[in-house]
Amino acid sequence: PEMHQFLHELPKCEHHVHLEGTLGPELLFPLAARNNIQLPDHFPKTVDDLQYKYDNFKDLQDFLDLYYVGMSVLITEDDFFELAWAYFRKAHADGLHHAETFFDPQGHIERGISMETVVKGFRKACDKAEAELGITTKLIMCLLRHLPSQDGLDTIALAKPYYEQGLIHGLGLDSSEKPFPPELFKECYEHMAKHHPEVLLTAHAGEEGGPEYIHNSLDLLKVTRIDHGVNSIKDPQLIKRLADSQTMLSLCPMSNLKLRVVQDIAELPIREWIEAGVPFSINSDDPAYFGGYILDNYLAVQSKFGLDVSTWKLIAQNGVKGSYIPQSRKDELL
Ligand code: ES4
Ligand code: ZN
Repeated sequence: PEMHQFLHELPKCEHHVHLEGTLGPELLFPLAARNNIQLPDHFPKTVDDLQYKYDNFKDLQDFLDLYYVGMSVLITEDDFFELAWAYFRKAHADGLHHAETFFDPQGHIERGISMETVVKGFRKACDKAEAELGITTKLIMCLLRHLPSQDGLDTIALAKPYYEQGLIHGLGLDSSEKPFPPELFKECYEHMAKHHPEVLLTAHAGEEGGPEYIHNSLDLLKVTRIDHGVNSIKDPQLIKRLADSQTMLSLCPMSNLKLRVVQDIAELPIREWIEAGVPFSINSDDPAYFGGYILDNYLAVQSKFGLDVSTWKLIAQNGVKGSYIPQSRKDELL
């Protein structure tokens, strides 16, 4: 209980949360009704049946199949606003101070929803979170790696005005990892580096893919952060590389458990990373699907690792240092 309060008060930053992954049954069904969306026949019909699916994913793809259907209930700018605003409120109640949030525009554009609708709705929630909750925010657009690289380039072109106006701050890469290695998206990342050099580059790597997915994300995509990175532990050279370059990993403990990346949170290489000096943050990924927001993820780690106060302070500091915010904001949080 003492540790619960300590972890609640610790200044937390989140670097790995998909806004579409904050869509739980309690909002999904009302939105489907409000927008007259006919969910597929195989889709669970009740909150309990849907929750049962959420509790029993076989792997990443099994989750993604449900995640893409789930997001099909999001239609209007207001839907996107409501979704993100509910997330910021929950995270604020957990003691969150800074959020770098992913979104998947291709999952909406292919359904006929415009980039403008998506970005305006999410941005409105970001602005409200900054004004009313004191949370600093960043939006990171992710490309879906199961779609062709050309689709990624087209999506970047659609997002160009929002990058130029500073309304989107990063580029990420997500969806099914294994058959879609980072090298497929080299052109997309090169385009961003050339035309929008101020934009944060990150990519999911080493969740299902091996250490070479992480090396190649660093070498070919020139990312400065790795999302997940769990499989880095299989390559001692890579661990040294991450420590030397102080490249932060955005770890998602409950996600890794629910998607069976590990069988137990205790298997995560947290002690090894700390010992080697690899910075990492603790994140919720798709909190509505994996059963916990940011504080739940901190508590899940604590229950398995029993870390001491100074180690937790180091983890929180690394999260602040690895955030995409000006030094003045870092000083406030440290
Ligand atoms: C995701 Cl856990 C995870 N991995 C890859 N892509 C994703 N999109 C949403 N959640
Ligand atoms: Zn993710």
